[in-house]
Amino acid sequence: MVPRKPSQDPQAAICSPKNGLSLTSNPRPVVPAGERPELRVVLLGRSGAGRSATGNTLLCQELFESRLASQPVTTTCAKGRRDWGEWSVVVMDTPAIVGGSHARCCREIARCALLSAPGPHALLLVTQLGRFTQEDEAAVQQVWRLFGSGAAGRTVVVFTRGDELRGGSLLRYVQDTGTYALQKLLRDCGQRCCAFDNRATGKQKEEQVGELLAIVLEMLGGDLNNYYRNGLYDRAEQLMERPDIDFEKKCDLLAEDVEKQLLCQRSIALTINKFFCMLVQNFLCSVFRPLLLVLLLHSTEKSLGSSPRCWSS
Ligand SMILES: Nc1nc2c(ncn2[C@@H]2O[C@H](COP(=O)(O)OP(=O)(O)OP(=O)(O)O)[C@@H](O)[C@H]2O)c(=O)[nH]1
Ligand SMILES: [Mg+2]
Repeated sequence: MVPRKPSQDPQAAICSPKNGLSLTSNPRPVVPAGERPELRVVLLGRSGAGRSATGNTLLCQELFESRLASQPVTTTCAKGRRDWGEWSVVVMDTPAIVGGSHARCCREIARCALLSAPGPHALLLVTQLGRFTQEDEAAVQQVWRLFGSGAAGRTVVVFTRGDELRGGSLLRYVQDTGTYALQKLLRDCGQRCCAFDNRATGKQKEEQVGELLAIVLEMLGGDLNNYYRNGLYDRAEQLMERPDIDFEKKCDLLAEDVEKQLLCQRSIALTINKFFCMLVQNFLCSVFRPLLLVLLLHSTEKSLGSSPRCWSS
């Protein structure tokens, strides 16, 4: 597939309701003169879904370790790059962001943000065709928590083991057999998805890469200055501009921010939870208290009314 040229009107692209970012999101161009513009994608998802294999297909080389294992194979973020059309495609492989230790997760998210600064163009949520498990659901929730509410507008769902579709329509398959959670995910992501057969070779392999990158470019309106950013990426970019701090130290510093963000979100969620519990409690009290009083009065009246009859007999 021939990659499409970026749009001539970057502002129009940024204004597009599809990408959901404001006009002021990325005010400055990011391509140094003479260099190919970068197209940065981050692979996310549960362990074993096929993130590393998808990364290797995208890069057209076996850069990331990918194998069947009972334990997660990828334990730290890694980055690869290839030229594709007029762009330099940067692929970030990540360890699973659910299931491991909290501190390690924060550190890897920090590393991922630093390696994909000033911001990724697309988040690729990798899941296995026909197996959207609770672990996948937890991974999706964690991605939204970490990357923020605008992240769904920058996500493409990649289904691995695409060979098992046997030529059928992916969307049809998902609509007919997908769980409610998977269908909701696709709705949230504007139905952006594609199937990947990571065992494919030659022309077929390159065709699916072309298909995925075309979806990404369409999502961006062809404008590579329209990458995703949030508070985490702002801080990552600031740190990357500090040559006096070594990379591992930057990871430590940013990991502290990630931890604070998660803690803050947890305490907000707890407060909202408490508030709703209180509302429900008050509502139940206001409904049931008068009802209880009426019942009590009614039974008192009944017992008073029946007593004389009892005596007269
Ligand atoms: N048949 C088939 N197997 C696949 C495909 N994609 C991935 N796999 C296999 O799925 C297994 C897990 O793939 P990985 O790429 O290691 O998965 P991961 O998400 O990176 O997993 P961890 O790094 O361990 O968390 C490997 O045995 C892959 O060969 C695919 O499209 N088709
Ligand atoms: Mg892996």
